[in-house]
Amino acid sequence: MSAADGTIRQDWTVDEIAALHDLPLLELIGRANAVHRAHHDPNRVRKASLLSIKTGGCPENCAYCPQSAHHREVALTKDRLMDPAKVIALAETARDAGAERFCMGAAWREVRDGAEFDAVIDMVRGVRALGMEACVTLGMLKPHQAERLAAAGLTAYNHNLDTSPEFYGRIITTRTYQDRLDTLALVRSFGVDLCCGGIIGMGETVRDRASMLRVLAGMDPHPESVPINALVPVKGTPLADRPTVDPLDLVRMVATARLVLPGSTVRLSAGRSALNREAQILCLVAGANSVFYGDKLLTTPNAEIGEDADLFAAIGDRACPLKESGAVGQMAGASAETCHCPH
Ligand code: SAM
Ligand code: DTB
Ligand code: SF4
Repeated sequence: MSAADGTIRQDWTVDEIAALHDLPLLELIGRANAVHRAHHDPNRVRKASLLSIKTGGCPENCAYCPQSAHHREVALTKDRLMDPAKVIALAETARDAGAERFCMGAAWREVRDGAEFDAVIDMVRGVRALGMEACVTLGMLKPHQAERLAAAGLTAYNHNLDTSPEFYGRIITTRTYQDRLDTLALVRSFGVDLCCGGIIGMGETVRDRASMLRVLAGMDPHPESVPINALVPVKGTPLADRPTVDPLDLVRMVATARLVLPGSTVRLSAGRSALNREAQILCLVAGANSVFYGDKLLTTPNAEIGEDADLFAAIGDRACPLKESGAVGQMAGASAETCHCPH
């Protein structure tokens, strides 16, 4: 096996990545932590807040997703696109609670030109004007749409590969892996950062996990951020009965991602609310350096903000945006008195 010494490489093989994944756990975590410390501040956890700006009724058939119109048994209230002023107000609240990035998700297969896309452009501009990073996930794009998003100041576009090319057809049949890769290349061509990762716990093998990481690590440059989601099994979706992911499998996936994507922000994403504080800390030791922050993901609950305040206090999180933004005291469960970070 070649060394995973923190060199940025595009030529990883699936065998090499699978071998890293299957190292003895403590060896894997130790190596990943060394690479993590060489490339990132180990005491800093980036915080991104999520908002579903248009919920449900999506024509795609992603087996994991509660927002797919194909899964009629899911108990979900569909919502039209939100008003930009409301979105920007929620972004401001998230900023004041400590979020650095605001991620807006729409349950669309692709963007259509018109009033709704114009409104999304206004949202991006508004979020940037708050001094936050702005990310959107809107499905497939055409070149002129990517260009407009870039011109509005979009920081990053989230578009996940979700799983390996080999397993993809078991999860989604209404689009191809190549469709995803094409949109990613398009976004990148306009200078917007990529946020691109996947989900574990959908019935894929370890080799599938390694294969997805190989695709991500083959990109030049690597995606700037890589969300690692553990499946949130939602009643009414085809994956509702999947067993919950073993937290140590998530640790292994995070550590392997860190080894093959040394410079990327690895985000511990969906599924975090099922982890206790110590399992989350193990993921942070293994190389995760970002979380979704706020009580809700898109449609499902996230780790609670009060519990996160405890987590950040316990680790002495370096970037206490509460203090940086001058917003200490405005967030439930955190105040100048209860915030124990060193700043
Ligand atoms: N429609 C857009 C798209 O597919 O790119 C954006 C929204 S989609 C909800 C964003 C990502 O959320 C998916 O690619 C998937 O990785 C993740 N996701 C959705 N449902 C999930 C679930 N139940 N558990 C874990 N991750 C999930
Ligand atoms: C990502 O990788 N995970 C986030 C974000 N990117 C858009 C979404 C997770 C969604 C979990 C299921 C839900 O809340 O609907
Ligand atoms: Fe639609 Fe995205 Fe959900 Fe797939 S993951 S059904 S594209 S909202």
